[in-house]
Amino acid sequence: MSVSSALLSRRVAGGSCRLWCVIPSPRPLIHVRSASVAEPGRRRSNEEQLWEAAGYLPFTRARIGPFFQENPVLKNPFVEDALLRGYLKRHIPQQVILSDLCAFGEHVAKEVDGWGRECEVNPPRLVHFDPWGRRVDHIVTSHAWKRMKDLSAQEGLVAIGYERSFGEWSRVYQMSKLYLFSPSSGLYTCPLAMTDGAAKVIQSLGVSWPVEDAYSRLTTRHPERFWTSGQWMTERQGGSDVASGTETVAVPQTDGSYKLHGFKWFTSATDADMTLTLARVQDKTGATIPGSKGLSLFYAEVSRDEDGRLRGIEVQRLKDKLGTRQMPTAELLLDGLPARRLSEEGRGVSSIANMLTITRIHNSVSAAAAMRRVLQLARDYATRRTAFGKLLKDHPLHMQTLARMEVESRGAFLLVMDVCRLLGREESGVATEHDAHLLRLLTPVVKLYTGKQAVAVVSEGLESFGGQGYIEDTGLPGILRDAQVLSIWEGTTNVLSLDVLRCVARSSGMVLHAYFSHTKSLLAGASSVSSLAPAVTAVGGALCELEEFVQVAATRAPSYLELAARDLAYSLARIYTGALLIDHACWKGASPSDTYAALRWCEQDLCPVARNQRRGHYDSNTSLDAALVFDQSIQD
Ligand code: UCC
Repeated sequence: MSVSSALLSRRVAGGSCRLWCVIPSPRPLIHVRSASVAEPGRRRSNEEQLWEAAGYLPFTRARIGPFFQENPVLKNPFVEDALLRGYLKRHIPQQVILSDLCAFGEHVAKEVDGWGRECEVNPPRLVHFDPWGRRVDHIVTSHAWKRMKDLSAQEGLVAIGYERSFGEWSRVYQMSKLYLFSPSSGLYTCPLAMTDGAAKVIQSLGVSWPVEDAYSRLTTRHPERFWTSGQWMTERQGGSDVASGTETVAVPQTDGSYKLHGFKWFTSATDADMTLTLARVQDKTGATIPGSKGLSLFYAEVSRDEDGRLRGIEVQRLKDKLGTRQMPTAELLLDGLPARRLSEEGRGVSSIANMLTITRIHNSVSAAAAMRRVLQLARDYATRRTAFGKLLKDHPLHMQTLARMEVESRGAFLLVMDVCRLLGREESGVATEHDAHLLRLLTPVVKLYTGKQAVAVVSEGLESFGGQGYIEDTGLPGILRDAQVLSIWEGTTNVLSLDVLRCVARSSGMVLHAYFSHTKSLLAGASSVSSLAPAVTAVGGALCELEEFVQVAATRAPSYLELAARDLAYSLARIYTGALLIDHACWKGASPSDTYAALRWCEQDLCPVARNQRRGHYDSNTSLDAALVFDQSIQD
């Protein structure tokens, strides 16, 4: 028998031809080019062609064998999210909202997610000059990116927050929609965050000339009128210390307007139609006031002159970023940008603070959404991928890992939605003073905590796909790259931890008073639920520890609190989230999984600030910390 006949009879004896039949695969998460049919330049022998026709050469036709792993499939993110549906059913059970979110979720899964991929695959580029050498500074964006703008208007992704058709719950509705949209949006949620923030700032300062039209455009549902806004705050000296880093000057004009001259180092979604930005008003001698007190808030439109040149702006270059590549982020020279002052002179930072509040909440929504998305894909994959003889979903250790991610994701969702609830109450005029304090305290807390969670959960999520989680065109690594920015922009973890201290000090502790009393009231509702007892005990105990910490810290020097700031913020987040999970598990429509999630969340160290206080971490460690960081000594 020839070698080929022997091979042939082995295959036939094995009877495994059916292994090579093509299994129709569900819609891929991304589109992968199919393997080439034949190696170029090589003709098949007659014998090979014969075998191939009989289907006996699995490694010949495709050259890579017959098995293809099924890809994870994105299903309707609304239908797939039990907690989101439960939360809405509990708080805003209006059918019109549920139907809208369900239909939008379907659209996201079926179509919008593909546009999001296109935004990633066709990132924006900057065209500096036209073919004849004229400076044009065109930021060319993909068709998909433009579709996202129209979709955002049509779906009311900013408008819902301002129409307030659902009173104090309007923000929860809007943010739920953004939560479904965010991971498929190709980062369009970034311009939407700033657009929302700009509308909020304008509203808080008064919707009147010269920003009446702008406000109506930012909040419209008509795509042809819809505008997005930038938020140009960051200059070359850095993005955190805005007060000393802002060099841009505003030169008064005789008509009451200003011309801005400066260099903005990091302007996101630079294709915006308008912007809010900070600058220092020059007096007649050209002098400016340094620091925060010299900063004013300005409104500027991004427009072109008759020659097609940007008015008063030159785009220096687009940023080369780790992630968020879908979105144009640029360095801009402001060279006489026409602008109007919106705030009183010297009230720039406090006037733009409303924008920071909104963008920080959007950031938190995106963080919770990223966690949810990676989990949805991971759990779908667990029903498709077989390893060591069974599906991943049947490996208890794999399920334990996903369940831990699920607990983080649920906690993040409830914390984010609670802040949205508070925002909605404030904006619809029903907030108590207590609510307003809570909103001020929890805004930096939710932003900093969910930003960190998102990176950890998404990273773990990638691992659950094995090596495929590391492969770029699966679309999975992009989720991690995009998550990494969430703890950086709009205030880093440490800057926001210091913001927590700032609001405690400025409110003379009232924000903490609101925090303690609200958390206790959440726990009180669960006192008779025996299945939740360990969680209630844990949160109650942590709350006592936190109160003790606050009492001790109040007697110490500011440097003590500064060292404790990050741990304090984490403790505030964990304890409050624990209380929210407990509260949600007490709701009559709650499931056993809600109880389980609450119990699991509360098993962690809920009050790290108390733990580290006992260890003396905030006493006088600064020199030891620095010695450790800069250690170069080697013992003989
Ligand atoms: O622009 C960027 C990228 C854009 C991308 C947007 C995407 C959004 C999310 C997308 C989701 C997918 S990144 C750059 C963003 N920049 C920052 O976040 C700045 C970070 N730095 C800070 O937050 C600092 O803490 C500063 C700048 C606020 C500190 O400034 P000052 O001047 O040193 O602060 P002061 O003196 O403490 O406060 C000045 C005033 C005070 O009010 P008055 O004068 O009435 O007493 C403060 O109470 O501002 C008030 N204030 C606040 N009010 C300060 N911070 C706040 C706050 N957080 N909330 C309310």
